[in-house]
Amino acid sequence: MKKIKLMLAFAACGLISQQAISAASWELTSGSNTSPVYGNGRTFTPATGSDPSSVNLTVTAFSATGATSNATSSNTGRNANDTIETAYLSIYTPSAGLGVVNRDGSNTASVAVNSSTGTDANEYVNNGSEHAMDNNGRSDVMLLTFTEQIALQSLKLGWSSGDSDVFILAWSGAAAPVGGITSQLNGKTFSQIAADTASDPANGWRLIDSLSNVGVNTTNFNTSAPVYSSYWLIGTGGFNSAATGGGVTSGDKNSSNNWIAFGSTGASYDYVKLAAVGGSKFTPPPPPPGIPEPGSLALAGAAFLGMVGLRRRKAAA
Ligand SMILES: [Ca+2]
Ligand SMILES: [Ca+2]
Ligand SMILES: [Ca+2]
Ligand SMILES: [Ca+2]
Repeated sequence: MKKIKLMLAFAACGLISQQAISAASWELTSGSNTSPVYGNGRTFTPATGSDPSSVNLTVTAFSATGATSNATSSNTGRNANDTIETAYLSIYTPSAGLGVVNRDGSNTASVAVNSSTGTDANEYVNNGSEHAMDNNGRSDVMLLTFTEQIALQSLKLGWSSGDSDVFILAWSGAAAPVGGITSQLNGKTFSQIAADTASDPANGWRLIDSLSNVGVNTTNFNTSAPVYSSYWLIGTGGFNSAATGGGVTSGDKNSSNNWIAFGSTGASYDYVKLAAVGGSKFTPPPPPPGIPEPGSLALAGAAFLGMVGLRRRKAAA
């Protein structure tokens, strides 16, 4: 009887679903700004010691520069009117990391490099004060595309100036979005991409977190009940889901814990460069050796019941 109890206890352990969590990080501090073009991508391999060591990350940049007006700090309609376009993903070595130079810096199809000719005098690659990912004027974002589904769980800013609020969204729609993932950004507004909610997870981008005053530290998020996705969006400021208005905010809150609108007292623009991200991949563990297969489990159960029956009959006799 003792032996059978032990077997059943082992079997129960084998039936409990377990998850094996691994950890990987990607350093985003190598590259150059030669020949900049809008819509460029930069691919990074996992840092030494990462597990898994084979998941690559490609980062691209976007900004809501699609409207012809509203390029400055006037924020009426900022989320509903400004449509998202590709931008230039800039890089600042050796330690600051990735920035975003958006299309407001140039009147032509060329990326503004040494000075701006466009509607925003500070969006240019070399020394422009908005060559970071920022939300002064427009809302810049970075799209992170991993070759496998990852729970993005940390980020490190290599540089920030002024304020450093950051939001994180994960794509929770189809694994292979129709038209590719960029079709879920290009031509849409931030209000439109905020349509997803926890109760409607198939709809698209879901807010994972809005982090306040990150600074040049490694900051963790998405740790309890982690969300896994191949596609992640990181932007500056805070983010409202559709349920709370939809779109990018200053990331700053008033004493009533409500977002302060851009341009209002207490709202600060955020300027950051992204130096590293970290995450984990869900890997189901192999079954431990020596645990009976479900088939033999059923046999053990039948044997146990048979023995109980035998004992009962003996007791009754
Ligand atoms: Ca910028
Ligand atoms: Ca800007
Ligand atoms: Ca802040
Ligand atoms: Ca802010």
